[in-house]
Amino acid sequence: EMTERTLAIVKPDGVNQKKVGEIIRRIERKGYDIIAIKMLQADEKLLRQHYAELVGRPFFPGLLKYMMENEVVAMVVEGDNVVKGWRTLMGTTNPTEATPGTIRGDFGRDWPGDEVRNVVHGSDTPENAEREIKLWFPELKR
Ligand code: DAT
Ligand code: MG
Repeated sequence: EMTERTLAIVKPDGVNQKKVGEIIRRIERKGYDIIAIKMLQADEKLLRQHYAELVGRPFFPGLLKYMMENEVVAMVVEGDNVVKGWRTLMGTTNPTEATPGTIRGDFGRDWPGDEVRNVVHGSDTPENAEREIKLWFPELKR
């Protein structure tokens, strides 16, 4: 096994739907360790860095607005193969296609013409995880 870390975020719709506890329960039930956690209001500067590869896409303004409509809960989660494992718990990007039993399959919303509201974020590679952890948790010194 490979012990690694990932950045998990409960997005504004997850906070609004009061799913923070349920999501943390699923992370802990899987055996992962939450090694840092905080609630914060994301700002445009942080989100432009976080989603740097998506800044030019047509849906980016909607994504920005969605990610700033409430506070989010950001976590550093550690465990064996947690990058891939957390994405499995999340489900696919598009919540209408996400498998029931996954977080996005259970709690996600995707209205035609509106932004994708998929409840959670997870880093896609161990390299991006380390980049994102530095961005969201600059105070974490390890
Ligand atoms: P993921 O969050 O599954 O890693 P991503 O990194 O491709 O997906 O995109 C980041 C977020 O941007 C995603 O959670 C929702 C939004 N998004 C991505 N592709 C989109 C699209 N085609 N239309 C609307 N929103 C999109
Ligand atoms: Mg992604």
